[in-house]
Order: sequence, then structure tokens, then C-alpha cells
Amino acid sequence: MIKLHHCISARSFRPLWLLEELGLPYELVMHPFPPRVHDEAFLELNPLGTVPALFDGEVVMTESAAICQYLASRLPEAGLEVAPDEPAYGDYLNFLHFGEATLTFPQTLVLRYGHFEPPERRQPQVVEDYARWCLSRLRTLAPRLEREPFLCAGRFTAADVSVGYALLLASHVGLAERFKPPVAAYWERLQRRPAFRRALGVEREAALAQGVSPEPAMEMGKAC
Ligand SMILES: N[C@@H](CCC(=O)N[C@@H](CS)C(=O)NCC(=O)O)C(=O)O
Repeated sequence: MIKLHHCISARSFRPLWLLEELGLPYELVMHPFPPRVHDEAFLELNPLGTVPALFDGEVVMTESAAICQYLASRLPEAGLEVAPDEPAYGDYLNFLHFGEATLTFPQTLVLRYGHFEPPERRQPQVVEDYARWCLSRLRTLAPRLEREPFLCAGRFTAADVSVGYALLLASHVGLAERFKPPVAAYWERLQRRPAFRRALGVEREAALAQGVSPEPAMEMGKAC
């Protein structure tokens, strides 16, 4: 069975949400954040110490966007991947990676230098520069989201999960009120999905059952 290592609200939420969308069976292993500090045994499984870490038989994966691509292709009949022979294949891959490489990474700088470093190491200029970086790139989605409910292929896909997680993180760092209306409406749509809501419930219940705090790391003063 697929085993997913996860911390509350971390990037491992992407595969968790997608597993719920797909209805695939999985085991969720919760860790306090960051696992490399609080759970040394985890380093033997994933020397990077990061989540997600996904194990599926002999397969081991640690990149959330790649895991989404992998999981969506496991169940093509669910329509959450875009196949290479569909016209939107390029858009699909682009948005799948845009969610992590372009939208999520700058937010980790906002978190770190705006909230979690001790006051003498905070960098307000870095925070504002990377918040703007993220918001200006998000704005590029607005014209498309005015026309279409989802990012590509005329349907919800794993690319929406990737970008959707970046919006979840943005809402944790206080950027959601700066979303353009089409992006805000898209974020509302994503949050209404039953699988998104289930994933939130599943991570909370698993955390409580496994003795891990159900509070998001960023709300406990730890960087993601
Ligand atoms: N590019 C990777 C980044 C993984 C990553 O940095 N995850 C964070 C959580 S959001 C983490 O585990 N940080 C803990 C650490 O760096 O020790 C992905 O998309 O999965």
C-alpha cells in the first residue's frame, strides 16, 4: 500500500489531497515539524528530512509535484492527469511545476524572514520582495481563471492540486487578501471540493491519533 509521510499543512498536503481525489488506499504517517529535528529515525527513510516522502513498493519519491504527476497517472480513468496526446499536456506539466517552483518557493522566504527568524535576523525587504514576486506571478493566472474554472484541459487536474497548495500556503502567510478576484474565486472553488475538505480532516485526525500537534507548522512559529 502507498505510504505517505506528512506534516500538517506542509507540501505533503498535495499528495494527500490528490490521494483523496483519486480514492486510492494509503497509509498516512504524521511527523512533527520539522521531522529532521523531531524525528531522527525519519532521516533513515528520507536523508533530506523533508516531507512529502512517498513509498509505493520499490518507489520512493520526495518531490510533491512529481508525486502528484505519478499518482494521477496511476489512475488515468479518474481524469486527474492530462495525457501526452491531449492538447493541454504542455499546460498541465507547466502548471504542475509552476505551483511548486514559482509559487511556493518564494513563500518559504516570506515565512522564514517575516515570521520565524529571531527579530535581529528578520528581513522586511526580503519579505515584501518575495510576497510581491509570488503575487505578481499569481496575477498571470487571472485572465485564464476568468474564462475557465480550472487551470487546463477544461477540468480539475493534478495541476490544480499543485497550485491549490500554493494558495493554501499563501492563505497561511496572510497573502490571500491580496489575491485578484478571479484567483480568490478559484481558491474558494478549490476549498469547496469534498476531497480537499476530507484531506484537512484526515490530517487532523491522523495527527491526533499519532500524538502529533494538529496545528499548522507556520502557526507554531516554524518555517515550512
Ligand atoms: N520541493 C520539495 C520541497 C519539500 C520541502 O522542503 N518540504 C518542507 C515542508 S513544506 C520540509 O519538509 N521542510 C523541512 C526541512 O527542510 O527540514 C517538494 O515540493 O516536495
